[in-house]
Amino acid sequence: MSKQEEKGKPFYITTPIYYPNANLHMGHEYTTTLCDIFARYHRLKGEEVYFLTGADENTEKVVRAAKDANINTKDYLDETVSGFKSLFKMLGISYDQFIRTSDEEKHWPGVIEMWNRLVAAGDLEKREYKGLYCVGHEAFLTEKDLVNGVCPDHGEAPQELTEENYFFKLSKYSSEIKQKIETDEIRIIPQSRKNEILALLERGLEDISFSRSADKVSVGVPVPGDLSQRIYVWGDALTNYISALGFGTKNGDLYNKFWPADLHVVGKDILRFHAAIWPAMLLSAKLPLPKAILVHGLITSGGQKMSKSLGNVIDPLMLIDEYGHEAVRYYLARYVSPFEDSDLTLERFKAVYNADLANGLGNLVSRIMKMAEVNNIKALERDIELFKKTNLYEQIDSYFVEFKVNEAVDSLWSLIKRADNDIQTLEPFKTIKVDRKKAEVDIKVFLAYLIEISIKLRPFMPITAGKIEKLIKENKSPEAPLFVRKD
Ligand code: ME8
Repeated sequence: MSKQEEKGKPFYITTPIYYPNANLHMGHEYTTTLCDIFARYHRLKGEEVYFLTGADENTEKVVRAAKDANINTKDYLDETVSGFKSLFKMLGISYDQFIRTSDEEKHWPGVIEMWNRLVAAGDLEKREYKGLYCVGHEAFLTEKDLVNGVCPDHGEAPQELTEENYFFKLSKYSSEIKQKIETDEIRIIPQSRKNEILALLERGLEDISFSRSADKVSVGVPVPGDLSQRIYVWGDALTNYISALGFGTKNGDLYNKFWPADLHVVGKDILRFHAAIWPAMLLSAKLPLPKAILVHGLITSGGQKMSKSLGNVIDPLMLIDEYGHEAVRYYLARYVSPFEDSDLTLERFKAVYNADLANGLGNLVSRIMKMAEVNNIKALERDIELFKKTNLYEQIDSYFVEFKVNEAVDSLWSLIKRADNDIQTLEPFKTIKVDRKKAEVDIKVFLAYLIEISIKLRPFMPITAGKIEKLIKENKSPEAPLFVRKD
C-alpha cells in the first residue's frame, strides 16, 4: 500500500475568505459550518482532508472601518481576525489553515506568480478606464446595477473613476468556461446556479480591470514591475485557494497533493467571481480547475436580508451563549438549505431547540441511558465495536454525494422519532418488572439505536456525539440534560 493510500485520498475544501471589516454574522457562520460538516464527514470516511478558511484583508473596506474605529489598520485587522478565530473555535470549526491575504510571506508570492502567468499568457493589458466603482462590492458596477444612482446592496453611490489600469482578458475565456461547466468538468451545484452562470457565459464575459492605481488604494499587492499599480483585490483574494498551499513558493508539497480543490463553498452573492473569473485566471495561468463549487443561498431574518439598519442581524455569539454551539451547528445543518435562501428568527430557533434537542435527542438519550443504568443492562459488545467503524455512514453517503446535508440530518431525526415511538409502544420500563429477559433485549436494541445515532451525528454535532458515546461506554445516564429546555 502506498503512503497516500494509507492516509486515504486527499480532499480539499475551502470557504470564501471573509472581509474583516466587521464581525462575522450567521451567514458567514453558515458557510463555515457547512464546510466543517463536509470536512468532518470526509475525515470520518478515512480521507486526508485539508480545510482552508481565512480573511480577505487587502480591501479599502477595512481601511475605512479602521479609520472609523480610530485604530491603525494592522491592529484593527489583528483584532477582527482574532475574533473570527475565536468564533470558529467556539463552533468547533476544524480548519487546517487560516490564510490572511495581508501575509506577505505566505500569500503574496502566489499572487505574484499568478500575475506573472497572466502576463506570460498575454492576458493583461494596460488601458484607460472610466467606470463606477463600488467599494462595498470591490467591483465596478454599471448604470443598470444602480437604483436612483445608489448601489442597492450597499446604499452608497459608487465612485466615478478614470484610471489607467491593467485589464484581464476575461472575455477570451467565456466559451471555454461555459463548456467546462456544461460538461461538469467544473460542477456547479445546485442546477439553478449552474443555469444562472451558463446564461451569463452565453451572453459573454467582459474584460475586467485587474489593478488599481496605487495612489487611489492604500492596500494590496503591488503589481510586479509597476509600482504605480496594485493588484485588484478579487484577483488577489481568489488566489488564496492556491497560495495557502504554497503555490508560487519553493514549498509546493501541499499544492501538489491537494490542488485542484474538491469543493469550494460560497454564497450565491459571489458566484460570478468563483465560476467565471477564477476559472478564467486558472485557464490563463495553465493551472487545473476546481472540481466543484457549491453555491448556497443566503440567510434572511424575518424574510429580509440581514442588515444593521433593519436591526435584524442575528449575532452568532448571542445564540451560542444562550443555546450552546452544538445547537447552533444543528440549526444551521438542518434548517438552512444548502441551495436556497432560508429564514432564521430567534423565535424559530428557540422552537426548534426545544422540540428537536431538549425534547427530542436530549430526552431520548436520558430515557434510554436511565433504563440501561438503573437496570444494569449494557449495550452489546458488537454494537459498541461500531464506534470504531465507518460503515454506518453508507446510509448517509447518498445525501452527502448530493450535498443534501440538511436531509442527512432529517434522516437522523427520523431515527430518533422511531426510537421514541418504539419506547412508547414497547414500554420496557414496565416490562422489566414482569419479564426482565424481554426488557433486556429491547433495551439493548435501544442502546444500539443510540450508538447509530451518535455515530451519524459526528460530522454535525461532534461534541454531543462524543458525549453520547461516553455515556454508552460507561453505561451511565447524563448527570444533567444534554439540552436544557428554554421557556
Ligand atoms: O465576499 N447568508 O467576503 P464576505 C449566507 N471577501 N451566507 C452569507 C450571508 C448570508 N446572509 N452573508 C455572507 C467576500 N455570507 C469576499 C470573498 S473569496 C475569494 C472572497 C457568506 O465577508 C457567504 O458564503 O462578504 C458569502 O459568499 C460570503 O459570506 C461573503 O463574505
